[in-house]
Amino acid sequence: MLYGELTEERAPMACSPEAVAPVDAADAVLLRGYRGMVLGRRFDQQATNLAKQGALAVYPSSYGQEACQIGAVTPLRKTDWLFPTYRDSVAVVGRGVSPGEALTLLRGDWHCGYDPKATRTAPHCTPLATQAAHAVGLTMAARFNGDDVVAVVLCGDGATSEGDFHEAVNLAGVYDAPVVFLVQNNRYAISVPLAKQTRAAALADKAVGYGITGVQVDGNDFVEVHEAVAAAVDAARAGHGPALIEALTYRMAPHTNADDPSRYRDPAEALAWHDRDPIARLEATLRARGLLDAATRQAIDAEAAEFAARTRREVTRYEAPAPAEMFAHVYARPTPQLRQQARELTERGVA
Ligand SMILES: Cc1ncc(C[n+]2csc(CCOP(=O)(O)OP(=O)(O)O)c2C)c(N)n1
Ligand SMILES: [Mg+2]
Repeated sequence: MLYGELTEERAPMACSPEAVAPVDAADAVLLRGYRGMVLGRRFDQQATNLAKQGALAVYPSSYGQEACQIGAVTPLRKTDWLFPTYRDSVAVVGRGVSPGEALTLLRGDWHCGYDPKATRTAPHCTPLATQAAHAVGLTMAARFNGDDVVAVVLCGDGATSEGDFHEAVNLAGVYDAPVVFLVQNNRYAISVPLAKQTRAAALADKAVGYGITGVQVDGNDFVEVHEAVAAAVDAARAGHGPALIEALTYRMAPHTNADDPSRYRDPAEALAWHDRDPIARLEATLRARGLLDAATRQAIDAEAAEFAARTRREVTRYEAPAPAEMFAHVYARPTPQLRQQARELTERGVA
C-alpha cells in the first residue's frame, strides 16, 4: 500500500483532520500530515516568540523540518514510543501531548512536563544520542514482556558522531531491536557544518557498518518521510530489526534563540531552502488531488491559530512546582549530599 498500512490502532494526533472526509486511507494520511505540519509550524512560531519574551528559557526551532517532525509520528500506534530531542517539540505535540506540557522542560523546569508512560513519549533529550540507547533498552524489555512496541528515535546529524549513537545502533542491530533511528540531517550541529562532522558520503551509509537497513529520504517531503518510517516501523514490528533513515533537510532557524547563524553561514544558503518548504509542497500535492479547498484550508488555519493561543495560555498560566520537589524523584534513597542540599534549600526559605 502506498502509505503503509493504516489501521485504527495508529495513534490519532492532537491535530487529526476531523473536519474533512477523506476518500481513502492514503488521502487521510496526507491530510493528517498537512494539518499536523500547519499546526506544528504555528506552535513552533509561538514557542519562538515565548522564548523571546522570556517565558521559555530556550527554544530550538524546527521551522522547515515539519515533514520530519510529523512524518516521524504519523506511522506510530498509540502503544509505540517516540524518543525526541530538544528540537522535536513539534513531534511531541503531534503525538498528542498538550503544548504547555511539551514546553515545560524548555522553561528550564526540572520536570519533563508530561507523563512519558501515558503518552509513550520519552522526555526531550538534551544530552546528544543518549535517548537512542534508552529506546533500544525499552524495546528489548518490551519484547521480553511480550509487548508489541516499536520505538522511533529522533536525532540530528551531529548526534551521529556520538559514542552513544554507535552503541545504540550497534546493539539494536545485534538484537534485532524494533527501533527506527530517524536522523534529521539539517546540515548543522550548532555552527559545525556536515562537512566537518563526517567524511561519510551519506549518514544512511553508516547502516552498512551495523548490518541494518539504511535509507536516505528527502526530509522536506512528508510523503517520503512518512512512507520510509511506516515501512521501517512495520518491518521492525514484524521482527526484521532496526533501520536507519537519513532525512535530508535544513535548519532554517538559528540553533536556538541564543544563536546567531550569520556568524558562521551565509544567509543566502537558507533562501534556497524556502523553495523546498515542506508545507507548501504537500499543499500543492493536496490541491492537485482535489483534497484541499478554500474552506478546508481556512478551517485548518483557524485551528492552528487556536492551537497557538492555547500554547500561549498554557505556558503563561503555568505554575512552577515548589523547588524542593526537584529532590523528590531522583533516588529511592537520596544520597547524603542531596539530603543536605534539600535541607539548605528549606533553611533559606525557598523550598
Ligand atoms: C553529549 C552532548 N555533547 C554536546 C552537547 C551540546 N550540543 C547541544 S546541541 C548540539 C548540536 C547537535 O547537532 P545535531 O545533532 O545536528 O542536532 P540539531 O541541533 O541540528 O538538531 C551540541 C553539540 C550536548 N547537548 N550533548
Ligand atoms: Mg543538525
